[in-house]
Amino acid sequence: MIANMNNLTLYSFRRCPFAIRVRMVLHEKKLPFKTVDEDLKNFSEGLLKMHPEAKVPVLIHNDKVIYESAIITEYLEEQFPTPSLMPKEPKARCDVRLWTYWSNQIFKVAVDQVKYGTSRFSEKDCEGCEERLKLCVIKIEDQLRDNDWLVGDECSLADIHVFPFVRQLWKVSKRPEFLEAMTKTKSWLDSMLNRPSFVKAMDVTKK
Ligand SMILES: N[C@@H](CCC(=O)N[C@@H](CS)C(=O)NCC(=O)O)C(=O)O
Repeated sequence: MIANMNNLTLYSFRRCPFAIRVRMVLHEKKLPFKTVDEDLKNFSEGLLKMHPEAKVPVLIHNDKVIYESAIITEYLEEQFPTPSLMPKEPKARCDVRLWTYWSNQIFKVAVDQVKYGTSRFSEKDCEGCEERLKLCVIKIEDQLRDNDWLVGDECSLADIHVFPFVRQLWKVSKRPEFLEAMTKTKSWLDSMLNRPSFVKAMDVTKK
């Protein structure tokens, strides 16, 4: 019997936007993997040993431990380049990384401030957060005005990295009214929600 050279195990949490990124990439690349579902309030000993900040996702590929969702997804892209989720051209690759950086540092924070308000953030941090969030969605809307995807002609890591936060935003209980006008973003969101990789990524026991 030929040994399985690609033993992949993902420490995950179903609703975690960062873990969703990684599960989508694994499914886009049709890579079989084992999932360890973590309890965010009571991480397993295994996870605590592997992640210095105790967070999901963590991926183990054979004997390599990798954490930080965007590092995991780029690792998967390099190890398993087909189908490709990164453009070839350096400027476009740079754009993918800039969307990733922006979604981690700016967009996610704006979504969380509107979603959780003063239950998680100070009054000062929350001041003007809806306006900041609106500017973020306008950035996405502008990009999608003449393009189907955030970078290039195909779905890339940029879309997969940004999408889980857009999904969260559309699920916010008091959804900001300005979203009604963001029709391009909504169509893109719908196409991401219908992507087989996302459907499969969520097709695990609901928690
Ligand atoms: N920057 C990390 C963020 C991961 C993250 O914040 N995961 C959350 C769940 S969505 C977590 O594990 N939180 C546990 C904690 O902070 O105690 C990544 O991209 O992987």
